[in-house]
Amino acid sequence: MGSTNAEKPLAVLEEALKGGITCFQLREKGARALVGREKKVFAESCQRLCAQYGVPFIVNDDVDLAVEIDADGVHVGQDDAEARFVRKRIGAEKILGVSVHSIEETETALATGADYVGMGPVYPTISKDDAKPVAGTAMIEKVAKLYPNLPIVGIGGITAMNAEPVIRAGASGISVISAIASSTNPEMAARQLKEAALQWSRGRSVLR
Ligand code: TZP
Ligand code: MG
Repeated sequence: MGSTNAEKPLAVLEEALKGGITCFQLREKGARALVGREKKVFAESCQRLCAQYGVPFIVNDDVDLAVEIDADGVHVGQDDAEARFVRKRIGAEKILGVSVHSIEETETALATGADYVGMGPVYPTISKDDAKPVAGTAMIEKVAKLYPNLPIVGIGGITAMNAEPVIRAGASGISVISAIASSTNPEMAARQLKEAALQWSRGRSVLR
């Protein structure tokens, strides 16, 4: 029997990179999540791989680790470290992403120096225990209209088959866990997701 994707995360990441992902976020969460030195070693392996493919490496919700290993950026949710403190800590040159669910949260994220916002869950997801209620694409549309230059990344249950409304609503990109990490062919899955995002952007700038 072959090993599962969960047993070979670096191989899955490399396949995703070959398939054309344009950004990678390390989100080490859950009961069996690595911590301490093991997490750092794993993070550095991911970082090296991303660097080989020229793809930004972002750390979710662990500013200390991001600073320690000189990651390209940090992503924080509303319950994590406050974005303005994170910006101070990582400096102006690094990428700062913030999860938002409303206009107010978007305004605050922008005022505190966010480079992009993550919005979701667009569709039902089984990948985040404490996910907020399913939001669809309505808020993405509102935020995209108000802030046409703000990169918005949709998240939550997104696949190549249901990416269209997310991009049409104004998202610049889609971010996924299962669609790639649970695929029997992560490289092809990544390629199909990218093609979907580019197809539905119709010439609008999306995250390449
Ligand atoms: N934030 C909102 S939904 C989600 C996160 C981190 C999980 C997305 O995972 P999947 O498997 O692509 O639904
Ligand atoms: Mg978080």
